[in-house]
Amino acid sequence: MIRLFVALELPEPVRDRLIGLGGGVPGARWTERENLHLTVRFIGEVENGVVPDIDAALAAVSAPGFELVLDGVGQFGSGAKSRVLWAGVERNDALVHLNQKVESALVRAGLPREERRYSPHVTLARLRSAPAERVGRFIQDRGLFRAGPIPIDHFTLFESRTGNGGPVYDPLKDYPLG
Ligand code: 2AM
Repeated sequence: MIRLFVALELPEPVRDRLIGLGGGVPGARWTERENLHLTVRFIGEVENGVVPDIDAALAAVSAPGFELVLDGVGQFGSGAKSRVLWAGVERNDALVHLNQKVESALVRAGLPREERRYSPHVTLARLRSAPAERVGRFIQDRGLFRAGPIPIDHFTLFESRTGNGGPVYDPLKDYPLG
């Protein structure tokens, strides 16, 4: 089995800025610089034999390139375990269009449909036991964060592995947009 997701890579200077946002929240586990990305579509565990079908489906996706603007920070969830601190994405119809193209290509390739609504974000940290008050202050202090416009000319199929020090995301293949 192999664990996959489709995502946009972020340029080094943007990742630097996202890393620069970090700190000040006790109990937060920050995303490693090389792991910062914007998921287009989570795939999950599939049989290795299905990967060529997924590759063919993604290679057949035709969608225009676009520009991305990161905008603000926020959090998902309120339970102690599931909380995620993220950087948001300014409303972007081309990104939603790409998500829909990838979704229908993967469903045609035989994968189950994604039932959850697409909610574009860059995960900055997993919060675990972080005190709500400190998280709230972090979000307030960085509310004006913006990065971009970031030109996006491809999307990427990633493998997610569990390393000793946390997840490792390996880019397997790029697919051009435009
Ligand atoms: P997250 O950072 O908000 O958890 C690799 O795991 C990527 O796929 C992450 O960006 C993750 O988003 C996203 N993803 C979406 N749905 C997921 C799921 N059910 N399990 C794990 N990751 C998921």
